[in-house]
Amino acid sequence: MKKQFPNNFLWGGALAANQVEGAHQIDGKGLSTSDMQPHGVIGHSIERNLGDFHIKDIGIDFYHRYPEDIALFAEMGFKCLRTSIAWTRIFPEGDEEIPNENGLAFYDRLFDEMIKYNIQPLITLSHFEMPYGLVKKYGGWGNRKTIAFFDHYARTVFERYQHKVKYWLTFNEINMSLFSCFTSAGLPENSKIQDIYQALHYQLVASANAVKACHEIIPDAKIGNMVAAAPYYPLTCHPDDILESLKKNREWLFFFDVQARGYYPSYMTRLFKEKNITLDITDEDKIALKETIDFLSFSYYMSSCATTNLEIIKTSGNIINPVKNPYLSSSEWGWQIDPKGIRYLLNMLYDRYQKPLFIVENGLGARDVIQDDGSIIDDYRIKYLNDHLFQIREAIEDGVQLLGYTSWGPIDLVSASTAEMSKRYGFIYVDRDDQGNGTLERRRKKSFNWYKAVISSHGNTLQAPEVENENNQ
Ligand code: P53
Repeated sequence: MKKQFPNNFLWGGALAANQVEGAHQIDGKGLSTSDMQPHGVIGHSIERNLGDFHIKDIGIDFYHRYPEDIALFAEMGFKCLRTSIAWTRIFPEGDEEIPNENGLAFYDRLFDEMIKYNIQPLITLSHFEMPYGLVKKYGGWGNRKTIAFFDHYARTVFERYQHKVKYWLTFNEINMSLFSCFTSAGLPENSKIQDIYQALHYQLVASANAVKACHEIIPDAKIGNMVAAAPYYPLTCHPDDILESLKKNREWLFFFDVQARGYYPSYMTRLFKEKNITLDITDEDKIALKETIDFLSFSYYMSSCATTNLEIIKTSGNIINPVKNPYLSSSEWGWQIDPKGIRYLLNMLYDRYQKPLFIVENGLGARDVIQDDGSIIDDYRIKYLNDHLFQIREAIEDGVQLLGYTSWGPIDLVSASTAEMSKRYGFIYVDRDDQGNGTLERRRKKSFNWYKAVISSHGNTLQAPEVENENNQ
């Protein structure tokens, strides 16, 4: 029997406004937290000085070049394109009553362009940014008032785009604020864990309110959440490591638990007690949280290992991936490559929630080299994506209900953690370097035609992984 992706599977790619659009102060846009972090989102909450270089000020100039880019996505056969609305284009300071019409009009043009090619927009309300005005005046998500500002923003865009956008996400990688709390939550870096969970609670309430508003305003739409899902394996079969992996997985599963089930899981009571955390959770909040998401969506780049053995060498690869798995290789940025991990993850989530899933980010950040003839032979990227999609198809065969797959950065963009152009994910190359030099010209890589063939064949062109390299080491 032939294994296939469903005919209505939403194949595509994923972007974020702050990593592609540029035009950071055009047509009335206000400054966002992302505009304040010239060096990336991890550990850099510095306030920006006038005249500082910031690669995202121009990004890949998607604000002006989107028709060309969407035409290229259509050429690859995309059924879906994930991007985000920059909240600061709609409400520049965050607390205005009247939205900025120029910002609203931009997304009308953008969504119309997608719809022209039958590409479904999948739209994130807040992707690693919020109005800096709300941070200065109210302390960002540290303040309960931000729930109301977000609600006004969400309702404004649901009303405006109700006939164009039928797939929505609330907060991108909501759990990342546990590691880097300025970008999405607007909290000072090194905030106390109590303050971070409080801000996250307000976001969870705001997310549930947005789900409710979306259901009211666009009854035929589906709305999901977004979690950075990096499953933890126990490093050894020592019972301490097993328990540690349970604990580490609950750090991110917590966000699915609340958003998919509608209440705080009981294990958090002990965690909050041990960390001396007392949260402001009202009865109204508890009622609000009951509005649950229609599908679960997440990014998947890597798996991690959990251990209580402090002697284990730490790799400096990634803030959420410190312990090395001896069976896996890593990307140049230290992200452990684990295609089978996505099959495990999909099964684990479907077993736990029995709701449709949507993979809204997955991909390999790598340096690309332009050959003398102008071509870019990105076989490493093809292998990474092939091996992951192969395992995703296995998971569908296992019975998992999967709505779609949007690979991260189908066109090269500015990386989030390190604000680099040279960490590339795209099927389409963009001529721009880390210093901002380059023509911004677009160019198809080898993976462009590869992905096109995967989509048009419903995955039939995928190859079985040649060697199980992770078992050879
Ligand atoms: P970059 C860390 C770990 C996993 C995913 O990341 C992460 C991060 C934070 O960067 O973020 C997501 O660009 C995020 C995207 C981001 C993408 O992963 O650092 O949702 O905005 O670009 C890849 O290589």
